Amino acid sequence: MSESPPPPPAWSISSMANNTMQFLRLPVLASSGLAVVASGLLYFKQNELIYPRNIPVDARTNVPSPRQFGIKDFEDLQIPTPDGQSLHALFLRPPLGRRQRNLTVLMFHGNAGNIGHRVPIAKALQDSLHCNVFMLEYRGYGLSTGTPDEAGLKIDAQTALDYLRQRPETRDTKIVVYGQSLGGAVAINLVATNQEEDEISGLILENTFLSIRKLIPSVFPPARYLARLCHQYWVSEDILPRISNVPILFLSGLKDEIVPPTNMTQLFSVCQSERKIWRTLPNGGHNDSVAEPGYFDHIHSFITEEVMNDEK
Ligand SMILES: *[C@@H]1O[C@H](CO)[C@@H](O)[C@H](O)[C@H]1NC(C)=O
Ligand SMILES: *[C@@H]1O[C@H](CO)[C@@H](O)[C@H](O)[C@H]1NC(C)=O
Ligand SMILES: CC(=O)N[C@H]1CO[C@H](CO)[C@@H](O)[C@@H]1O
Repeated sequence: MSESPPPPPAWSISSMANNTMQFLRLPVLASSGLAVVASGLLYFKQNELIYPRNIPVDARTNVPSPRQFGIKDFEDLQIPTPDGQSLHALFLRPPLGRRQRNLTVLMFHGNAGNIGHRVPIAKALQDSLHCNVFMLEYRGYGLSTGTPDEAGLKIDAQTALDYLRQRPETRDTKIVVYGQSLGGAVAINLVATNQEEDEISGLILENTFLSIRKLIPSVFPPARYLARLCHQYWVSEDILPRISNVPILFLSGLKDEIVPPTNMTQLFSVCQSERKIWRTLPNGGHNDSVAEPGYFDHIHSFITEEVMNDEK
């Protein structure tokens, strides 16, 4: 019953984690001579800081294929949004020969890299849960068109959910939304706006923040006084409490050096869901919690006990 999932291959996790170094680049920039210029330009340039989609440098052209990770049954998709963008996405089916769960996990990635860098995570989810995984690449990332911003990413998330709701293979499955870091903010917003009629059966949040505005002063010190100019809000602390009837798993890396784990505890405490589960990764940093022992066990237990609990 409670088989423990095999950990994803270490090499792929570490290359993934390296590519997910996102916010870590900011203090480096801040301590260089560029800091003053950069903070002056913050208002205009904040999208480059908040959505570093060119890290690593080839992230807009080189999206690793699931095939490189031994996944054979998948579709590489381009999905149109109502406002004219085309989003790259991957739909992964669970390996044949295993009992397929009535479950699709919708993955929202962190703010650097692209979905290809997260395929090892999707694979670990499939190995553990025998589910479909749908990986969305936000506008402006990887092979998606457009430029990222808050309004756009919200449209992208809704587009992905609507797609899963009309695709014959997934429309009758349970959908669990899973977001890491920035993806957590995207996930919270999507679930809060789609919680009627049992649209969504679960939400998994990893190392996400209270709001972008609260993040800026510590992650980008010279911009401390400019946080008010921040036009990307992602106010998860205000939106999360609107979710009442969806079970939520909080995965908090206690060694997170980018988003202090107290952001996660605070989110947990404002959360109004009747079913909220708190799990920590004692040695998990911002970029590597996913590789910590227990990570996929926590997800497996959550799915079994809170999401699939009506299944015989
Ligand atoms: C799968 O889950 C959905 C949503 O909860 C439910 O409506 C459907 O009946 C389930 N299907 C099976 C085969 O259990
Ligand atoms: C949340 O994280 C931000 C940015 O890292 C930090 O400045 C703030 O103090 C944190 N808030 C809490 C309640 O942990
Ligand atoms: C694998 C990897 O890139 N890990 C990095 C995560 O972030 C810390 C900094 O807090 C680095 O020391 C690790 O190398």
